Amino acid sequence: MQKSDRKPKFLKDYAPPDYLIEEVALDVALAPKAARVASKLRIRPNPKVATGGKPLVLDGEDLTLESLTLDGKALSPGDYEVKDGSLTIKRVPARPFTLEAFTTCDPEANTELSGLYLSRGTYCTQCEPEGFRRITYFLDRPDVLAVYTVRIEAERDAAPVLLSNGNPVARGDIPGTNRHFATWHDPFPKPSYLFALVGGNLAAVPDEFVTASGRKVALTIYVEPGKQDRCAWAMESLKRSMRWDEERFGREYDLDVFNIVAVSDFNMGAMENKGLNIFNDKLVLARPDTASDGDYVSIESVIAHEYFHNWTGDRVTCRDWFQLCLKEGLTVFRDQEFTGDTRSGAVERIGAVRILKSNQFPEDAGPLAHPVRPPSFIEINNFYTATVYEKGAEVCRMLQTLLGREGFRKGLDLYFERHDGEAVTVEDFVDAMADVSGRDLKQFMRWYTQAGTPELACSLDYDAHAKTARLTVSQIIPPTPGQAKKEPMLIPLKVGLIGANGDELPLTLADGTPLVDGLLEVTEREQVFEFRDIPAPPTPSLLRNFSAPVRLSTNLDPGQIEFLMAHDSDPFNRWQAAQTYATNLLTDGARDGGNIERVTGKEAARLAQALAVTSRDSSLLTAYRAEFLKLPGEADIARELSRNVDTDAVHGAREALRKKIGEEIRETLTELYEANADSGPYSPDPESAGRRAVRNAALDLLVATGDTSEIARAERHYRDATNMTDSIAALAILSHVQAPVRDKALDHFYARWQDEPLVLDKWFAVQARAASSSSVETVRTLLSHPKFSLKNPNRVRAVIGSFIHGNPTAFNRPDGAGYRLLAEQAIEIDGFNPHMAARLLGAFESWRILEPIRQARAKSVLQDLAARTLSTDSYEIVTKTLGEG
Ligand code: 0A1
Ligand code: ZN
Repeated sequence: MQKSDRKPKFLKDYAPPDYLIEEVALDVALAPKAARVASKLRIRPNPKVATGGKPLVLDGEDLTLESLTLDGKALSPGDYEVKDGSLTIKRVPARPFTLEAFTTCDPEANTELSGLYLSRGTYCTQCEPEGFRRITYFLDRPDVLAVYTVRIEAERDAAPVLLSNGNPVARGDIPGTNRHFATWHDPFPKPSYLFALVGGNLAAVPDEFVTASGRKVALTIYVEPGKQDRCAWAMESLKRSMRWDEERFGREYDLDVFNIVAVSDFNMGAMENKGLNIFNDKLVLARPDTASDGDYVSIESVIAHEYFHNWTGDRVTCRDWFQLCLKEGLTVFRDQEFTGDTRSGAVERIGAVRILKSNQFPEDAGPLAHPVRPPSFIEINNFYTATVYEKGAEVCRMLQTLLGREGFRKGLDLYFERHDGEAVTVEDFVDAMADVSGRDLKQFMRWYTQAGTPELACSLDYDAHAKTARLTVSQIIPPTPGQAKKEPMLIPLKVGLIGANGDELPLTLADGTPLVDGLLEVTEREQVFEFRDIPAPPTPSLLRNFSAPVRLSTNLDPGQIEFLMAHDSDPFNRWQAAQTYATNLLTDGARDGGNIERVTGKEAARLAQALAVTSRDSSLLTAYRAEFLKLPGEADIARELSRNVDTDAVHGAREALRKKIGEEIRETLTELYEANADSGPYSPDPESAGRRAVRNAALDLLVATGDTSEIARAERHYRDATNMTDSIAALAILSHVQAPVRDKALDHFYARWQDEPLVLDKWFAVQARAASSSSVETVRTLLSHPKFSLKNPNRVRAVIGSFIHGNPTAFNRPDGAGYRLLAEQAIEIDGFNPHMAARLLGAFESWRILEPIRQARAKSVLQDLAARTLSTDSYEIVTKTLGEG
């Protein structure tokens, strides 16, 4: 299974392909052990390259070649060479020709879940980034775009549903057999990574969408029979996404059909194959009793994300995998905007920044740091990262902030106009933005090429005599692997100045120009911005709406932060002020082994009171108020400490603050709990979900007091729950409690949901996340549970993923037991699914910020891993994490 070699590939070495493939006809006969693939490729020398007699080298992996013909003539073994990973045809004509290959592959043995594989009896494919070569020999690179016609045949009973990309053109029985076929044609040229095929016994949930120009599109979601009643939300989300992309970006859907298939075994969330999106069923299936509000939100945003790829990724695709952010960053940005427009902009922004800070900031600060557009990689599978996705989205957002919504829209229109049907680069995207705005975006390009989170230090000085306020801003971009020195970035910095009574002060620069929207552009290492006509000392609100992905430090005192918590008119910054206040207490409380007094004293009480005021304020959206009741997580605190981290001290400080807040504002929390009870049937709408969020966050803090009456309340909450949101929230809360109710609730949940894999995943996850001195042992027990399987990625994420990312005290146990557990499991998974194993091993990325004992333990486990025979995927992660790659 060892595929590519371990040598890095470099962006600077990009060369266009020697040959182009313009038409593909595939004939696939599905069978579990030997699926037969007949491919007919129309190939021509690339006119832009001096091909002159060069051999044709096709990619191919784990294929059995049965026969090969060129322009109808059979090739003999001397005419070509099959190696692990490639098929070389030594001599091909210098004009267009047709190559026909007949190969087989083994879907049942495909445990990597890349290429053609079986998921609970359903044939499905995953071709991004390099899976198509596991189906047939091909130029498996994104800059080779072809028109595909695909005929699939299979046993009628085993696979009554046969799907591929594009529009259906024919189907029928094969007389005299128990087999049937379906033919699909996709008129839009696409790279091989967007190819997909599905065959199985699936139930169809149909619907229809009429596009802005009046074209009818048949929509279908395919799921395991019996699950049809869990598709309504995904379907509504799809239709909303289609409408939104028309209204906000003028993008219409282009085929006659749009199909979504949900499968149970999938390495990632979902995949945007043209006209045939394949989804992890976790991101499709929802019913009030089986899915939580969080699941509903994820489903809506991933359905939107994959749909939006139709334009940003499919119609305009990437020239090479170094440009991955071109489609991913932009599409994440688009799905975030969709969620913000459909729900609440502020709540969406808070969620997006939480994810950015918890997933991307540590990546950017650790050994795996890479620019949004990496200059090199060993295994592209390892670059589906938070940096490419989430920081990539922030980069698009900054462009929108700089150009304005309208300017950005124009830029995107120009990008589509210029590049529809092409495979392009980040430069092409930024050029379109530069051309519509007339701006020079050269300095902005550094966001794509420089890794590391810029540190932005801001301090405001007020001159009472001159009535001016001077904002001094400096930026430092820390060194990252391979990049010691950095150039200053162009940083959009949104600011406001707030007067003593909470009023927003008009901003006028020293030269008299008014500052529109409070948007400053920081371009130098150090810069001063002066505001005039400021009558009294103001409080600055900095980096409003998180206008750039930077770490901000300010000279604000606790009183000013408290003031912003109450008065900032920027909803993001108002929430951020509360987080900053809490984070400062928590980092002080966790520093150097822990200082519990810091989080149980007067300032903690002030924080609690401020949270009570905001969470009761009925002029604010309920979902927004709920965000205030969620304290920074343990990983957030560790990240802010940034060195000598003792994860037990972090846990201790956070628990103590939760208890303090629970005790301090118990009455308010009780009131919130009671006032926000659900009445009537479940509805996933933002207001109802917001009420449940406030209620569950209040319950969590009440139980943190340790009071038995509150634990009894949680038990009632579990018992009375009429939907999964409340049920799983109560179970999670009870899972941290050392009392018999904990096991009672867990047993009850298991008895009820043991045959529902997605719900059972929640049962596994809750236990893997519960912090206790015996968590590692608990996780070991879960790993040997009869319902556990290392082969199912969702179950692996539920147990191992939840443990390594959601239980930092246990994962970082000072004796190294957590690290050893991860290493053992990853080694086993690496033997059959390297992509999955490498992703799990990413959990070691922050080992260098730990205190010396834990560091030593982590290092020794990493060294042990490095000494083993690993897949290329895991090898890259382990060696880079150790700093020896
Ligand atoms: N393009 C998909 C993500 C994805 C990437 C790789 C996969 O398999 C290895 C699967 C999906 C997206 O952004 O949604
Ligand atoms: Zn994507």
